[in-house]
Amino acid sequence: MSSPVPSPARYTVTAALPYANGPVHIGHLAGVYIPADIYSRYLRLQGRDVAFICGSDEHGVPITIRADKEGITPQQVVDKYHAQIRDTFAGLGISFDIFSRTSHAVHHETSQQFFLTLHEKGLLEVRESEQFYDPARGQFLADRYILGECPNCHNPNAYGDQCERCGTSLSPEELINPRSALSGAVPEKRLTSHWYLPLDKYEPWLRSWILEGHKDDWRINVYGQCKSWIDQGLHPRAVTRDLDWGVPVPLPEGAGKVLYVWFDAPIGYISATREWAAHAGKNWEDYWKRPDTELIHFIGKDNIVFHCIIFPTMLHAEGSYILPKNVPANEFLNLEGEKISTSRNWAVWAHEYLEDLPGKEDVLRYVLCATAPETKDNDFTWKDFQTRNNSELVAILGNFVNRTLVLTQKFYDGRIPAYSPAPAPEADQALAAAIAGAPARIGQALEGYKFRDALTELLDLARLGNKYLADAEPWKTIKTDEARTAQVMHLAAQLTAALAVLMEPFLPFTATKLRQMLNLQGSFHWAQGGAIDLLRPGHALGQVGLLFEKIEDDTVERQIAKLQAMRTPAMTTEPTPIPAAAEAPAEPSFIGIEDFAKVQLKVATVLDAVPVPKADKLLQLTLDAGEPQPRTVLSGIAQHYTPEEVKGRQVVVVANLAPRKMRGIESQGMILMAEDPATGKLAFVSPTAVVPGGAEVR
Ligand code: B3M
Ligand code: ZN
Repeated sequence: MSSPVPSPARYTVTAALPYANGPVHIGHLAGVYIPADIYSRYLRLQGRDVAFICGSDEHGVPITIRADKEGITPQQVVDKYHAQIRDTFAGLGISFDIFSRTSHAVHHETSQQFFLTLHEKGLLEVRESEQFYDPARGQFLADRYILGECPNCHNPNAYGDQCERCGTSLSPEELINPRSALSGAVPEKRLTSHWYLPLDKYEPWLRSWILEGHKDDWRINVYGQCKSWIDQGLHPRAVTRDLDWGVPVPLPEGAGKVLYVWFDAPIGYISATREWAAHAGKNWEDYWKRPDTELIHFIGKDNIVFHCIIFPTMLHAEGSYILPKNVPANEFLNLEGEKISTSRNWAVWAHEYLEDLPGKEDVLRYVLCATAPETKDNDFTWKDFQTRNNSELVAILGNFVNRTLVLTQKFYDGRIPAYSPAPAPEADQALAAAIAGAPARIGQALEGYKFRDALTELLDLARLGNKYLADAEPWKTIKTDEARTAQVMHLAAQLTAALAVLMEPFLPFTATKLRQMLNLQGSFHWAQGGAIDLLRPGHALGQVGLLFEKIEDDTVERQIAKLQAMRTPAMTTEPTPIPAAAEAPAEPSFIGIEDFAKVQLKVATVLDAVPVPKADKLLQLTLDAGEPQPRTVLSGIAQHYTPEEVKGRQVVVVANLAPRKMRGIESQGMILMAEDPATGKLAFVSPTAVVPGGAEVR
């Protein structure tokens, strides 16, 4: 006997807390905030009980670094960016129930209580370790606060976590002649103790909860990252830091220490829910502790481990919380073929968009949803932005609505004609059926977190409307067949009303505008988007205008020019000369240029990637290397990347390596990978701009 699956009584939808250390850009919007908003709006339209939670992440080293850069205090940094980010989200119609801050007292209290509960249950381990300490300042130094010479490219100003010149990730121990960024003093190692969450002890539980329990419902990219983390072995993670900016450790022996930002930030979702509930007259615990609540985290792919492994382990260990039902993480959005980069100012900043293109909030929402990097990294270009506006929003959606409403004004003085007499012709039945089924079709895509598909369904409905009008030609039949014309115009008008309901999650500003044009009062349930009777015969339209405007070339050209003008040049890549005598390796280990010239390196685009049966390390890649036939290459990266993560990437292939057969498959070349010596993780070596497959690497 099967019992019906009860639908959840309520939803807690969270969107990653942006660091209050800078503005948000289109990558953040496409990856997190727009899908989360569409989802929450959709649930609300269905009459579901939703808490849509966000706030700014105001702790951690990113904040203090920004403060140093701008010459202001951390508090000034978070005040400034919290307000800016909050206003930007509001300007884009992101409908959080609360946008809180992790500096609020309720958050300090909530995260300290959480820590204490784990501590009192004996679930945290205390460990001693050596850490760099600035004797002049009398404080421990975060990795970012240690400077020194890069062991790789000899940049004299590499950071303790990364060299920004050659991109190598480093640990402070690797720096040559390390010094404190705060005082310039030579840092010394001192013993310090911290509290650790023993993730290793939760490995069996994580395996069964994620690897068995969410194999089918989590996205493959999310599942794959979790699997590779777990398979590589989990280790205890420090949940405290020697810093003075953050939530103080609530124990006497923790004086001078704070909670690690990735410990307190996700608890920020809980704190923000408490804050919201207190104002909204709700019980916050319903949203976090009742099993009939569905918890969904919207994040970018760089946050997967924190939301899928660490935070759930914290919640599970604490014992009284529910776990996320799903974590629909997106991949990254690129911009004009290059990675978005804050430090190089290669980004479209959301607050600038709102200033530069006022009234076009929904255009950005539309384009970012239509190109959302749901399964692989994707590219935003201003040209595509223009095309999608002009040939989709204007030419399909706007055009259908406009034609219908203008004709209704012209023929019927702006009143909806009655549909008579029945029976309906076949075209009408087909259109009515498409409308009636739309809420379920779009809803199903949304509930599977397939936002692009959902948007396509919405637009297809307008396409159908255009086709219906084009076939029926009411502008002709008005002279010959009044009854048929009235039917057509009645049904077309019902479709505009359905669109007004169904577009709301995606295009909330336009939905409001359209409802005003249609003179539709009150609020609607999602299902009414398929009702076909929202407009009664005789109903008078409001004032009719255009839903969308064409975007001209000069508008996008200005944006492209602005991008180029504002970009900060990448750091110089000239290597520092290596002092001849002391460090140059002995002569025989050099190769001549003619040796290097024997190696043929080419850029290739991964067309397809599939696992190799019975070889758990290998992926079989199909590459476009600019040759008449695609190349097949076997690569030992299966434990680092899922096929989805590899597809569409550009890689560098050794093209003239002798072919070799493995597992019965001939591998025609080798992919270059960089290995992180600390973690053993492999990273692709790729061009920083898209180049045609087959481009030579020299
Ligand atoms: N602030 C990192 C980020 O913006 C971090 C997210 C916190 S979510 C709890 O990528
Ligand atoms: Zn370097």
